[in-house]
Amino acid sequence: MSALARTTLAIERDLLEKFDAWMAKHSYASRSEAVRDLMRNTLVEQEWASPGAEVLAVLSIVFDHGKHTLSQALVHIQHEAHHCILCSQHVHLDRHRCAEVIVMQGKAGQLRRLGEAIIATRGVRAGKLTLMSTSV
Ligand code: NI
Repeated sequence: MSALARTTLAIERDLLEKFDAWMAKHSYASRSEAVRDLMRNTLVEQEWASPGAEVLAVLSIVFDHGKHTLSQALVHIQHEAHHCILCSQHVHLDRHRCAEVIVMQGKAGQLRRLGEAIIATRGVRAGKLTLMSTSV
């Protein structure tokens, strides 16, 4: 972590009150930490807007274990993209449903397409691609 720099911000009183309420709701103990996280999130979003940027992503899916061709399809997609899959964790939720968390690293455009392809696979009930960064 680099050294901290101090700065002063001029903010409308009502905006600051709303921000403090947001902070409290999200368990932040200090304005500095809350502002730093918002700044980092903005920079991560900017990174993801560049398709060639090297980024990190976490894909979470819930799918129906009963459709055996689906499990094969999901494994096939991941083998085809093995160079950007760092690891995956499978959880048997109940007799019928499975959850999987897949951690990926690679080019932003490629990871977005891969995540969308997995989520759009028939039988995947829900999916969320969380965009992260290795550089913030
Ligand atoms: Ni399972």
